Amino acid sequence: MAVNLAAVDLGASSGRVMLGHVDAAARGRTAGSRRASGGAGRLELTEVHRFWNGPVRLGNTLHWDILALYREILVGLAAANTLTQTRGTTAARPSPATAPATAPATAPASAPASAPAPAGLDGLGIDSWAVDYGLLDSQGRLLGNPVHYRDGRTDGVMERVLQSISADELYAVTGLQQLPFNTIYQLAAEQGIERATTLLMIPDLLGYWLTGEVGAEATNASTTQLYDVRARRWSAELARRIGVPDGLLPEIREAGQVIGGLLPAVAEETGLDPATPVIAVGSHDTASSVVAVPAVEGERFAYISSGTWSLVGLELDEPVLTAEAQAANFTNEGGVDGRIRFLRNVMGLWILQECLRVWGDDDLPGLLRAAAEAPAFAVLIDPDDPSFLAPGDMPGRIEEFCARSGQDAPRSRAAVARCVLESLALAYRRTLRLAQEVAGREIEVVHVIGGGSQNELLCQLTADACGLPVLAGPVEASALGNVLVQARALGEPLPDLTAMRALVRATHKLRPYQPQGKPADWDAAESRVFGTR
Ligand code: ADP
Ligand code: LRH
Repeated sequence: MAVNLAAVDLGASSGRVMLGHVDAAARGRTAGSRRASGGAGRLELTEVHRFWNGPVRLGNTLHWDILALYREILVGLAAANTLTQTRGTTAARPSPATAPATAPATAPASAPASAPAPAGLDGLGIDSWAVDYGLLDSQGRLLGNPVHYRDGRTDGVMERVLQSISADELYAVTGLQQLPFNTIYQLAAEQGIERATTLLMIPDLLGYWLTGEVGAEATNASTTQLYDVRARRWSAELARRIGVPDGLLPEIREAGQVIGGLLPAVAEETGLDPATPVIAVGSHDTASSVVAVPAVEGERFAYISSGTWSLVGLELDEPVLTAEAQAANFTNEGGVDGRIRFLRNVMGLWILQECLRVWGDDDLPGLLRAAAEAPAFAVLIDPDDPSFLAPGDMPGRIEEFCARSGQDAPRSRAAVARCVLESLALAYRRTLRLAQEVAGREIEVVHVIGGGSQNELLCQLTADACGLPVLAGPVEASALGNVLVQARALGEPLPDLTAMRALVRATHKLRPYQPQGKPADWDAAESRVFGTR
């Protein structure tokens, strides 16, 4: 059997609809010298639609343009469906493990009455960035445009909330990294929450608009700081204490569950069969990307999910809720199949994205070539300094950081880029060392996945800084993780993460980097930025 699936993957810098073709049992090639278990199968991804995403300032508030995203998703789904029909690879719709909760019985108005249409998509799934949400009223109407996590409404809110709920208690229940934009702090800053009856995280909101079904997918719920990481359910106690109205948080659903069929209007607009199941995937993009880490069985790996953010950490079976983990500000986010994503948010390529935006320059490859030639270790910043969080004049903020830390500011764009990339590599090194210490795990290889895995200079600097081999790719890890979870739900023989990862490894070309240079240079750089810990 083979399945054709649409992955809707919304990153903070772009959204895309990808068409995935999965045939886990097909005979295929194996990649590289280390034969992946299983070693065969097909996993192909075609980008059918990509669109801009980012903050939109309205008055004093930064929003997401949620309706534009919804419209682009419909355009992408229609294109993915048409492409599937043109290729004509699907003979019959496979039946999902669980029947759709509500499969609308009506056919789309545009469907021909006589000859059956060529088979289209077998399913679709949505993942996006974490922590943000939409609020619905009792009629299911959206109350206001969702606010962007980089908005300033949460300034000082964390400190206020921590006066009534201690940081220790929050960590013991949720195991989450303290970030000022966690959902709990956004809700504490929310005006008029009493008018809301349902909170939906972004992928759940979009899923609701497609199916009419409400729910909260677990991996994304785990990023809210309102989710009990051990009990794997909402913490009613925390919700009550920050004034969340009863019933606001919908029932948890797990990745792999079928959410529902398409609403008639959606089927009509996209040309999809209304019975096409919308399947819950690891709806937090980072959870989906970690599914697609191309690790071989038994490998002691770390990952860096590298995009707007760099999510740097380990995959564990159980959360680590020790005082050391809390002091190191590690998060225990929920992964697919009950895994724990033990990681830290590092500010990531956002800093460079903002520099390019401010300079009005879109030649990233040219900038990276110039950065590779720029002098090493000239200027270093702490990328996690709070001054880099909000959109704005990033080159100016780097200059200010330099002034505060007694360094000369970088004098060229190439020098700025070199500074950002070396500083990120340094932050990765520090984070992975702490992760090993705190979780009591050793790392033998670092997998870099996501858009940033194409940045050869950053990958090499990461290998050098960490003193570990780096394996870069796949670029579209979130979309791959998204389609793999859907494929399993539809009966593809992908019993566990090991099998999914073997399929990624067997079907994607990865780029290896070995550590080079002098480790002492990185020791010196680390003490320049972080002191001698
Ligand atoms: P997100 O999902 O957060 O929107 P992506 O995973 O799409 O992020 O990664 C976006 C980042 O990938 C960009 O900020 C850029 O730094 C990097 N990137 C994209 N294309 C290239 C390229 N050709 N070479 C190097 N880096 C790239
Ligand atoms: C990456 C990401 C990350 C979250 C942040 C808000 O896209 O989902 O895992 O912390 O966005």
